[in-house]
Amino acid sequence: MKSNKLHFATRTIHSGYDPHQNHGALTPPMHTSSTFAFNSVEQGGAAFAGDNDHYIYSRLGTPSQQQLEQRLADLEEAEAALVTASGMGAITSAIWSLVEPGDEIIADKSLYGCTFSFFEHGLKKFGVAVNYVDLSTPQFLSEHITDKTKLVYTESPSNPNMRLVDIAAVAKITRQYGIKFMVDNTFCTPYLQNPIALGADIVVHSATKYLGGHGDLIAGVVAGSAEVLLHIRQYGLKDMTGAVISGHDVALLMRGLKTLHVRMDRHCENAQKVAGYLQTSPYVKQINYPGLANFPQAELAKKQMRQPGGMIAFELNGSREQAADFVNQLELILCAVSLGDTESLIQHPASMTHSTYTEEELIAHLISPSLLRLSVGLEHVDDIIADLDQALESVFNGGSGNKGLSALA
Ligand code: 4LM
Repeated sequence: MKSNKLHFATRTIHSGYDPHQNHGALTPPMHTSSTFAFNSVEQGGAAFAGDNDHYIYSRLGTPSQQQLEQRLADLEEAEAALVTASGMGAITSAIWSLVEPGDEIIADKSLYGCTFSFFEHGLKKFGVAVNYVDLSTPQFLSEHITDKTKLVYTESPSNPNMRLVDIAAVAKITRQYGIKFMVDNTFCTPYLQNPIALGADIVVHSATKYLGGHGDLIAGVVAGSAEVLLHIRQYGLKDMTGAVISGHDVALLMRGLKTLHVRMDRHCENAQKVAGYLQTSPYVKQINYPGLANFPQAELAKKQMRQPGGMIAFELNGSREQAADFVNQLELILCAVSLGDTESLIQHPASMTHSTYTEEELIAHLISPSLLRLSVGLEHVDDIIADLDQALESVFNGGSGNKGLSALA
């Protein structure tokens, strides 16, 4: 049976792994060996020359890593994929492989804090210029492209403010100019959005988030054409970053992926209800959630995302101190960075994930300093809403909200 004829839910569970090739083991074996023995110098030499497919050393891949990569490539509708030790390992391994001093990158204005920091403190130091452009209006992209532009880079939705970029529209322009287009698909996962099918060349992920899904691993993914992925594996990962995933994390990520579709459905369902609740609150000034009818890019969300996702960005009708007080009053929802876990997590980007931006840079990059970011978890949605409600009432109304959550203590 051809894998791409199967539904997504089936592919998250079966793609890339056949128990009958593995002693019938339902769960893929975990390979933790750092090196692989050759039966002769000739066999080893041929492996290094690429003339056979013998495994060599785990910095270059292992059998279980390869199974995971096949599954991820299939889910992302890519020819090939590579898993790495972290999302930053994926982004840096891919970009270091593709650029040279003198090149230019065009990046969307709003990016995860460490991606921005890599661009500012890594790439720029080595002579690669980064031009931040508002890619939510792709019709102006051409004006910024020069003969030095090598890559266009975006997240969609962006971290933390949930701005969307029309992936198909940007891809149409980058194709015309022969420039590579890389999309960080962390917030959506391939269950909600396939950037390569929309025309992008390369997809990156923090697999630490929804792909793993349980807050127990750090990992990343790069997906794209076999040719580009071979180059990234052989140079970016092997020699430049060495950001190699451990065998234990390969096994955890493989397990997490098996429930991706089920978890994402519930994350989206819960987030839609939580966004609906926040919208009715007099204490909430603004909500950015792609599933709300008044979301400025609601049409684009419907066009390129299968569901609106589990992330909500919002601002309170109050001071920054009141926003901090609100987070501190939450009893069930944890104040933590990261996202896509079973637990609901909230954080203040300006002082946490995006503290790599100065206050001026936050404004220039369209990130409000008083924004809060909520990763809606898989708890019962009524409990999540009750927690938000009691914390809002506590801050703005002297604490007359739902106190039933004290049963958690
Ligand atoms: C966070 N994010 O936002 P690793 N790309 C995106 C991300 O959100 C992240 C990474 C890459 C958060 C981490 C603390 C869109 C991370 C980097 O953390 O290196 O796996 O991924 O809370």
